[in-house]
Amino acid sequence: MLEKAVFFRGASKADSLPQSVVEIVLSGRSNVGKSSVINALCSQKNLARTSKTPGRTRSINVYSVAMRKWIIDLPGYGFARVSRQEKDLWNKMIEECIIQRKSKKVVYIIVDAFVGPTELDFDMAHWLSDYSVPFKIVANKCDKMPKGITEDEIQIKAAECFGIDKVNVFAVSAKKDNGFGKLRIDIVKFLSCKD
Ligand SMILES: Nc1nc2c(ncn2[C@@H]2O[C@H](COP(=O)(O)OP(=O)(O)O)[C@@H](O)[C@H]2O)c(=O)[nH]1
Ligand SMILES: [Mg+2]
Repeated sequence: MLEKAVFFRGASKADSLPQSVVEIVLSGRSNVGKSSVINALCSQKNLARTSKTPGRTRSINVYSVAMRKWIIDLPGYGFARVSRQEKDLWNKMIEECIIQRKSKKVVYIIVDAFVGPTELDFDMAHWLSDYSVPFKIVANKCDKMPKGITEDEIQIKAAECFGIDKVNVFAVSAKKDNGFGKLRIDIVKFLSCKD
């Protein structure tokens, strides 16, 4: 299913987006590998544009997996060189995208497995909880972890940090294309749900 994903549209304002039936939203710090994760998930090299320079994606990018079933790539947060005004715009965009649009959704917060979750990742998780939006964690860049650290250990640690169940943490490496099996199953299951 995910390999059929196509770029649908980019939007600088969430209120210009039509409604989907169901969507998964990817969020995370700039440069954490959101675009790379989308490409790995969908087994396509160039579906989402990746960049070595943080702060590149300023718009919401929508990928369509099936009729009105979407993957949404949010602009990354925590990019230092942005003005207060840009941060406010980002907050407004995220609120409009996640809270005001009523589509059934789950947010995957992508964190850097090696760096660990940051304050901004916890802020995001708290904010989503406050609005009762379900979220899960994807720990990317697991290839940077020291040898001997297991997937299970990464999951347990992140689950503890965020106060969620370990089954809702996925350890992956977009670079090495590792760990995507379970994540794909989870996403396809969600996108396939009726009601
Ligand atoms: N080591 C490693 N680097 C990665 C991984 N995923 C992405 N990157 C690198 O991280 C940088 C940012 O990736 P990108 O997907 O553009 O991040 P985005 O800003 O979150 O969309 C690029 O240089 C990628 O090559 C990974 O799993 N492991
Ligand atoms: Mg990106």
